[in-house]
Amino acid sequence: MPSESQLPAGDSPIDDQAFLDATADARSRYGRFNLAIIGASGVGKSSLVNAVFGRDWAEVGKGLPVTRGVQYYHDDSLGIWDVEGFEIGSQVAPAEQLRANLKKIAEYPADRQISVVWYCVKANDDRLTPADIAMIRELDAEGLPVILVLTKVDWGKSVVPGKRSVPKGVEQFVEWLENPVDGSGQPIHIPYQRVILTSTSDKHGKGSGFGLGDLVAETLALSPEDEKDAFRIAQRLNLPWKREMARPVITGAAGLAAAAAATPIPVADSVALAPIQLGMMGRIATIYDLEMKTMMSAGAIAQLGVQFTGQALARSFIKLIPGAGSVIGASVAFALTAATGEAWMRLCEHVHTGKLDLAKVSQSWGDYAPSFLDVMRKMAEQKVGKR
Ligand SMILES: Nc1nc2c(ncn2[C@@H]2O[C@H](COP(=O)(O)OP(=O)(O)O)[C@@H](O)[C@H]2O)c(=O)[nH]1
Ligand SMILES: [Mg+2]
Repeated sequence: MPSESQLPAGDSPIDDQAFLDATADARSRYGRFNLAIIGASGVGKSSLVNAVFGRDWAEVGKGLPVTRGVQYYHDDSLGIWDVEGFEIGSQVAPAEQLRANLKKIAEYPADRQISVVWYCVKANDDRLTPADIAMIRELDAEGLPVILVLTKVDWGKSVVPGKRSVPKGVEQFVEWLENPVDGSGQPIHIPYQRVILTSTSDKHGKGSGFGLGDLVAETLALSPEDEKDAFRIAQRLNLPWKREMARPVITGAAGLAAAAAATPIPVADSVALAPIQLGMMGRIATIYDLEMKTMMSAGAIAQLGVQFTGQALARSFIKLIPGAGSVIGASVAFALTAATGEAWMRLCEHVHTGKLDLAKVSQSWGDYAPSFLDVMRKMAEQKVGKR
């Protein structure tokens, strides 16, 4: 008999269709989040996309602009309208160029329509230009929520230990934004929703960036209700959001498994629970956006899921569970499914954060599969919960 970690996929009595169906269903239900990023070439738009979403569609340019005009990049959960400010030297005013571009974008299908705009300017510019203001007004007139993102903030060490400070000039820019006035000192209205100070690296191209957590929090707050989940999936900075989405999926599946085992299932027939567990795992994989990883096909991830459930069953040593005997009852089914879900969530999280390389996952997935103890713990939690 082959060892557990070498189970050939072909020997599995469980097929991966439940996993594939669940991912397809979850993907279409969660939909896509569309963001427009507007700003002059070189302000750091592509670097922001990279840092927040982990996509490097628009390669980070070194001095030369890599994007031109308007471009749309997308995958399942995310669409980016990359809008390169305006054409210098054009006869057409920037706000009018933008209006024309927004009109073009509006002709695309609903799953490409902009939800939130990041209007990017370099933090060391000392104020917004009249063209910037006109463009922000144009966006507002179209009903689009605008986050004004000040980029490439040169964060320095502060005299207060552990705190960071921004250069004086940036402070003055922010003060001006709080009460903006025109050249003659007259107050003006600039209809942006928030200002966020960001950087994706220090001036040596190192470090993990600043302000990005605020940026994702504000973006989520401004997103339409029915696109918040897509945004939570697309972004990769806030893991608690993903866990919050995955937990009810796990509890729901565990409840379904308990119901399926209301009449205890003989251990030999325990594959009956597999579709429920694979469905759960497919949805969790979607929440962690594992499909966007190109190193592993959807089918290969599904096979991994199949092996994972098989191992969970094998490892839980059902016969050792007090009172279980040779059948799986509701509470064992619940605990087994819940423990499998938690373990799978951990694996997905590690792949998502790069701690676990999907290309090498076939050597280490066994380390993640739930143990007998995990299942026992879930049974205990369930009893406590019922009291
Ligand atoms: N120091 C610093 N450099 C940055 C930052 N963000 C981007 N850059 C650099 O600025 C240049 C332009 O960035 P890019 O993201 O391509 O700008 P885009 O043209 O707006 O897409 C690249 O060389 C980046 O490495 C930042 O926060 N700090
Ligand atoms: Mg770019």
